[in-house]
Amino acid sequence: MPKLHRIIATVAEYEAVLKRPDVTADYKKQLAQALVDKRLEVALRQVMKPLPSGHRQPVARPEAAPTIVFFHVDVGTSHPFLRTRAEEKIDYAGALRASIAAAAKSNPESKIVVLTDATTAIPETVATIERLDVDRTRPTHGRLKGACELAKRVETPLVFLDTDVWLNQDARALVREDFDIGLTHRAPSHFTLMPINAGVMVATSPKAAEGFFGRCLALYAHISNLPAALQHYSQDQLNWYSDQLALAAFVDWTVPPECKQTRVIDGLAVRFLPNETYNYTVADTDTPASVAGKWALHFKGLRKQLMPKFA
Ligand SMILES: [Mn+2]
Repeated sequence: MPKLHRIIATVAEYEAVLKRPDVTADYKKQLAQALVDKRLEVALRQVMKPLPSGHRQPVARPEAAPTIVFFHVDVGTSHPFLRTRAEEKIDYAGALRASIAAAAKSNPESKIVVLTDATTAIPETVATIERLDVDRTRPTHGRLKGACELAKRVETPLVFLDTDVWLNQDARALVREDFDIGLTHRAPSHFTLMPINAGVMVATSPKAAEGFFGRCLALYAHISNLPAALQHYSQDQLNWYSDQLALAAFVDWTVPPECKQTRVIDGLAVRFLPNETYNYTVADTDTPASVAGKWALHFKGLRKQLMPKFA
């Protein structure tokens, strides 16, 4: 059975494929979930006007090594998104420590910053800790807000990473390339609703970062109050996913191969970076040799337990 998600364009087409007798039960299940996402995407697209493309606004491009930024707040193991017992056993502070060590090793000239709230305990590392007024029940809102605030205070390019992402290459080469914002997009057959993963985001200048995250915060506020989103998600889910919905709205749910590798959105040249290289989800079967060419490794969910194998 071919992977149809991405070539199915409309809700009616999904419904038609679901009725086909040759579609396996397993694939039907996948399609049914994709259809639920598609319905929300359609609803969101109706109310979210695409951002203007227009001309790229030239901004000063600093030469300095990028500042590498992690965001971490303690949401507690009772959080619905850490619901499985196995996930409760994950050592999040340990993962953060390992991710900082990886970034420090590959980017020795970069300053590393951990953004957090007033009270979260952050392990002692080479990173500078910046405490902000953010709401830990809305971690992904805090991340956008923190990114926006930090961008106003630095004079370097910025690389924003999840606490379970290992940056394995010198980031200076990428931030010298000709774009403003770099976003990592998923393989075409998955997650049409959230085509951008927030685990790796790049800004080649602080000015671009400020504009971009400011816009994402506005989109976040808008989306998290939309009836279509509130019907589809629980409040906890929205608190967790609204940033990726905001990123999706920012790019108008359109990523390569449906658009060029770099596209001007809201005056910013946005480079789409394939997850496969720039935000690679580590697999059980991977080895240090098999991931040697990856720009960054993402140890999503329980994959954090694989970290020691790659240290
Ligand atoms: Mn992650």
